[in-house]
Amino acid sequence: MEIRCIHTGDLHLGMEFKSASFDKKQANTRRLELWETFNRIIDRCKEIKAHILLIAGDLFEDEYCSVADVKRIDSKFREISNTKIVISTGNHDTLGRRSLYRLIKWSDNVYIFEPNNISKVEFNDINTVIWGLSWDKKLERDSLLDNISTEDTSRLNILLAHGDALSKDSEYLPINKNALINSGFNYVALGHIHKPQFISSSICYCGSPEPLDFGETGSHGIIEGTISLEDTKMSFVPFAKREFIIREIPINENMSYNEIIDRIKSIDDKENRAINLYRGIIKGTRDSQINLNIKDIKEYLHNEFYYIDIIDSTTPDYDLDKIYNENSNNIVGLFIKEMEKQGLDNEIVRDALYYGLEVLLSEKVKR
Ligand SMILES: [Mn+2]
Repeated sequence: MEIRCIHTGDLHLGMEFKSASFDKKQANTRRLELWETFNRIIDRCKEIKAHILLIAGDLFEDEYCSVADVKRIDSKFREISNTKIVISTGNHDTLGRRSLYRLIKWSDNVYIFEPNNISKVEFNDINTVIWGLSWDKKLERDSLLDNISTEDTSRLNILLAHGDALSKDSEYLPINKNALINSGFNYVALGHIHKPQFISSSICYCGSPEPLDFGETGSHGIIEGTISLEDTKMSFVPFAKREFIIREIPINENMSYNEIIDRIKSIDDKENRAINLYRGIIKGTRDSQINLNIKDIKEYLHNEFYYIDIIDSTTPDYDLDKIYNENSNNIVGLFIKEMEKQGLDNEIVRDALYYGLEVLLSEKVKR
């Protein structure tokens, strides 16, 4: 028997994007896009007639969700009654006594693991045993999965969990990678790390299907494929509506203001700029007489990008010798000498010098 399977998790439905640099409208649009992508995942299960949908925790944000939201999730699950939906909850959708999970009657095709101890659910019609556990707290320092191994190897064994297999002293259910590799599971579906990645050909983090901030660059999606006793063929499928993209924008002191603006526009083609979320970091030396007002630039590029965030990391092209000679007997000259003493090879000292000079010289002009 070969089963068709979709593995997802870390959807964070309900997230409000308050901390991101989005404005109110964009934050709300992004919140709704998470729901949209959840719906598309359910549609994908229909399309490929998935036998199982594995959800590896952080399906929703319990802080921002209501019973209505959980009802809404359940109603989508009811649309795929032929797919078995198995959930191990995570640290954002914990399964404590007062959890939202416990407030509704879930569709018959939904199975949710209880917290703290590993248990298993057996599906005889597809010769499959799924093992897992949920969270009921926000931190979990115990390595609850370390001694786990399969029992009956004539059946498909799948492990589903939310935890950290990448850092040893994690406070988010530390998982010993090597123990897992030798544990005999046909597939291990993990959640918690938002960057999709395979730890081995049959152990995988699905990642967040819709990336949540600039810490989650690169392609995001779901894990899809087939699992049989002979072979596991699960692979990453891009599924995100938008990507977070960070680009460095190199400039030099010979560039005019408009050339810099054009350079920012050129970080991607028009089609991509209309979809993705960009952060441009302007780097290099700029003509000290050019003023890069980030707010104005963002406003100006408003129609060129769906979203752009700009960081100015440039340094002005001050002629230090000339400025010193003109100011050797005042605070500007004194400041340059003092910073030179601290060593201009040090990037922090150099930046401090430039920032200081910018302020001091502009004060001088005012006077
Ligand atoms: Mn998460």
